Amino acid sequence: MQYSFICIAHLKTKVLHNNTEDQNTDQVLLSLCCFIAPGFSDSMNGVVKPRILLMGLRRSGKSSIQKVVFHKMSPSETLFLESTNKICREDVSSSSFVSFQIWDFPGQIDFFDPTFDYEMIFRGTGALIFVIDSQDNYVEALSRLHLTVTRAYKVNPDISFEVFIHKVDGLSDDHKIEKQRDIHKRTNTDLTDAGLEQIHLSFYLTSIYDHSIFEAFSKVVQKLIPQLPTLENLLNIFISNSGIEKAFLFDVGSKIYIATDSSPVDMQTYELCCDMIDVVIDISCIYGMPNVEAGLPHDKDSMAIIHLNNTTVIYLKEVTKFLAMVCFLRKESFARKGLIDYNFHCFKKAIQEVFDVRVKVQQTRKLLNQRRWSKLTLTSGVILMPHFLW
Ligand SMILES: Nc1nc2c(ncn2[C@@H]2O[C@H](COP(=O)(O)OP(=O)(O)O)[C@@H](O)[C@H]2O)c(=O)[nH]1
Ligand SMILES: [Mg+2]
Repeated sequence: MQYSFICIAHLKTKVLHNNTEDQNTDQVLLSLCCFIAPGFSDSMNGVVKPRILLMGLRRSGKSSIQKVVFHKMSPSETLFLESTNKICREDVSSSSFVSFQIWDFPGQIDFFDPTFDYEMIFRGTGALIFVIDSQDNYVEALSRLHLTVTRAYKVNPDISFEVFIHKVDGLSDDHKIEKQRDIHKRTNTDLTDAGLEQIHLSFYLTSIYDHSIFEAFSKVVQKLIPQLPTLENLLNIFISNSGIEKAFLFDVGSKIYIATDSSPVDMQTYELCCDMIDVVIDISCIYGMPNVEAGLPHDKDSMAIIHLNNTTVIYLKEVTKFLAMVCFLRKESFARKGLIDYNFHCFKKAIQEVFDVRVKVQQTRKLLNQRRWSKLTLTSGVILMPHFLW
């Protein structure tokens, strides 16, 4: 598919706002906030959000990634970021639909420092992103990666290990592939030599100067969503019954896509989705209602339609105020918009059912934990730290 944003011949963007509360949709929102896999439990409060750790050598680009993806910082502003000298934790759930914690680490973490409790940190980790500066000599980074991965794996073998070969904007396509192959080979050889060939690392070529960083982050986050196959299935059913070619579910705030149907994703389509979200947010900021809830310029009723001059239509519809569906379809199929909207309504209901189950399971677990907790404190007369299993 050859798209380019310049080729938009006819831009018909309609952003609707409605401040009336819809109980059903809010329920969906509540359940969607529990999308991400449970991390681990703390003693009293039940589930703690799963962690995504950003690690790597100094100046590899960790803080820039976090600022660009979650704070809408422009890439050039990252030039002025100060170096991080302590672990920075950030809760992503408050500002967006995706719910997890990001921990940005300072460059050099000393695993032998007694004040650094790495076992506790790795135990609650869902994904470990190791950032390598591809424009620099990466020999030291690779030995650090090996040390980090082997330590983390021993504490928690369920962590997904993600390697961002970062700052690839300065490299030619051939050079990028060559670097990825070389890094892949060296890390796997190191792991095999250590007898840990069962550790699986995923590699991504990333840069904050294009959409590659959002795409890579999307894939990392998707691995932490246990309902991903169900979501994919629902999207497959939705597109095949509506004459749609491709559909994405986006977290609007971060432009991370939570799920898509099972047809392959091409970078240009993904970039168009991101541009469309930017258009909707920008237009909403200019013309949206001033008294919007949660400080967002768009809401659950926002929608937008863009006609490209190659007979493709991009249709964006908000599922909740944080989550939007972006669909690609032919002009002929868009003639049956009524059918698409009806199917979308069914899709929304199905998602709600999936997450209602999850919320119920979580509530039952929380209740059981509370009972266990009160039993423990009653029988011993002193406060013990219960060890909950999830
Ligand atoms: N060319 C390029 N520079 C980047 C990229 N990401 C980050 N940087 C630059 O790398 C430098 C170090 O970034 P910083 O986020 O502070 O690194 P950290 O120490 O790992 O947190 C900054 O000057 C950023 O502008 C990228 O994708 N491409
Ligand atoms: Mg930093």
